[in-house]
Amino acid sequence: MEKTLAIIKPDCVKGGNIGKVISMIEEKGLKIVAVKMVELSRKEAEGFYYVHKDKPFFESLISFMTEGPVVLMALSGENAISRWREIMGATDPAKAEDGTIRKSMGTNIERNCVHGSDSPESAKFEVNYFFSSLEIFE
Ligand code: IDP
Ligand code: MG
Repeated sequence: MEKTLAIIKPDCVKGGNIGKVISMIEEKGLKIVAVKMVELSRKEAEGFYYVHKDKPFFESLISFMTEGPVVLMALSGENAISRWREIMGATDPAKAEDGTIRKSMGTNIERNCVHGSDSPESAKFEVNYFFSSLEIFE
């Protein structure tokens, strides 16, 4: 069993889409093994997205991710990392497949509703960044 980190981003929380996202996760057979709603500080968001610190969109991304509450989740399942990324769709909602979360609920390449880890290494870092072992129920 593999674990991955999912985030329902501030745009998606504001849009009233928490339930829709969670339904899609469960309908596709991924298990939510940890969940909490938090407002990220700038420091927390910067640390989480450190791999993007030199990108031109970094400052804007940090402002976006700290503009309101987010829902953090750890998902578990076989190939959970790639399966969750498939359910999310491409980074840019305009390029995402029909039926994906980003296609149906994302606004643009930045305000794209959800996050998912992209590799076993990042999944480990990201799940541990937000959850202690006592908060994960598998
Ligand atoms: P991912 O979320 O699909 O893995 P990444 O390339 O890791 O995409 O980028 C992290 C996040 O940064 C994206 O989900 C999106 O919110 C934002 N982002 C990525 N590329 C751009 C861009 O070109 N302009 C503005 N924001 C971007
Ligand atoms: Mg990424």
